[in-house]
Amino acid sequence: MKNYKHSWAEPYKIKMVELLRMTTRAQRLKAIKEAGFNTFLLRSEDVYIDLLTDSGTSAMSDRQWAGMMMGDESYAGSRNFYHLENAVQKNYGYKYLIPTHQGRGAENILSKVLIKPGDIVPGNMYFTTTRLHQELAGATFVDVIIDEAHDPLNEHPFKGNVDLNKLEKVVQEHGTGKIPYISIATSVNMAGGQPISMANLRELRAFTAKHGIRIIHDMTRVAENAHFIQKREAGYAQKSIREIVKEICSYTDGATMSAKKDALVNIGGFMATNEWEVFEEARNLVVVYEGLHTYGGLAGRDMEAMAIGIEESLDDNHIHARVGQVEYLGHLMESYGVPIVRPIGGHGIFVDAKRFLPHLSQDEFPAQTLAAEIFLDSGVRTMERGVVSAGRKANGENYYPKLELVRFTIPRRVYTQAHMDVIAESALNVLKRAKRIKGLQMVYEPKYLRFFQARFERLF
Ligand code: P71
Repeated sequence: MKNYKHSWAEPYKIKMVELLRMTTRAQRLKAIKEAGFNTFLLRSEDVYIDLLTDSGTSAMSDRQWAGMMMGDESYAGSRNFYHLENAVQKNYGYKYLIPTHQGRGAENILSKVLIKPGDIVPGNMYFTTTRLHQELAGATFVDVIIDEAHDPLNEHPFKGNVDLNKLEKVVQEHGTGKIPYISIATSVNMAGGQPISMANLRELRAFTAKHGIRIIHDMTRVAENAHFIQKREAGYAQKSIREIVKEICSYTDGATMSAKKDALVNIGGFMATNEWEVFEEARNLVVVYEGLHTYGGLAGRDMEAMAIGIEESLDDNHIHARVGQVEYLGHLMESYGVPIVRPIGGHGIFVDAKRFLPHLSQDEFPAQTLAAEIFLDSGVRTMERGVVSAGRKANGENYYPKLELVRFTIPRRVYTQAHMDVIAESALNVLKRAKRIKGLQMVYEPKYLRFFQARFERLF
């Protein structure tokens, strides 16, 4: 028997609790049918443990709540904006800040500022909203992540790395004039929360500097990425998460951020840049889509909570407990024989639906099916990250991603270790009757980001 006890513990104690509703299987069956077998369409009151996402679902600290009471709700020049600006400049090193209502607000503005129709944007695997905003601005996304990232069993410690040969080919084929920037995510979400290494970032910086191409950093989960650099990369064991994060940012020219993840807030995001001209243009656009440039769609109190959340997110003890909890769940699932993406990532456990339900073809939506079955079994809500999420190409064909995954995403500072035990046991329960599980067919498909609202029926 392996020893699954880990030497981490939460660096906080619980001051307030939110009661959960437990349901029967009959209630859950009714709920998932009404939701068209799509976990996005469930009512949260029907959910016991909610692992849909780690986005906007974190528990704020007493300090953040106290900060909310200090909201300066002036239309222009709110004190809280300057606190946030200071937190971003000090911790991430970017010069100019544009707050936005959340990550995709920043992606919209950044894409509109930097992309011209016909451009190419290489990146280390797509993210749904990021790629869509690039495409809506007229660009084509090209995946330049290393091949290992598409293999759920490969143990590469930095599956978020860019393959510089692939990037070189894209540059040779299209020329630097067509490539406004390369889009680099830390903790690559769709690959399973996999990190990029500092060495790879440094090489990428040297390459892009030679060609005059920007690096735009999707820094949504940068602190979790820093944890893996500290644990796995030579020379970083003695550096703090704060130092590592600042170094990561220093190799990039600008960023988009969904502060709903790392930065421990329920709403908020920003765009940051080191270039004055880009900032000026973005500051012009933010007033069209989000709000004045000193609030960007947020209340003063939201910006204050974010400024404090950024500080808390960079604490070593916080991040070790956060990733430690994810690893605890992952090791438990592995001990039960549940097929998961290796190595275990930073924000959740990604169950491999192709191996879990090998009798289903990708057209029968194995990950969508598995997410519905897990909910039916225990009221645990997870998210499909496979063929439904990947959507269709501009020409209407489906993307068929290699990874067909169900994400068990862990909100920060919310659930206990006993919750993790219940979750793993539910995955085991479903695994025991996997052979008898039938797939789904899609009966309603929205045009954009179809996974949010698509509806399904069971195949018989
Ligand atoms: C997540 C989310 C939220 C989400 C978004 C789309 C579909 C399902 C769930 C959001 C991210 C993200 C990265 C790396 C940008 C955004 C957009 N993730 N980059 O994982 O993970 O940020 O949601 O604040 O607009 O559940 P936004």
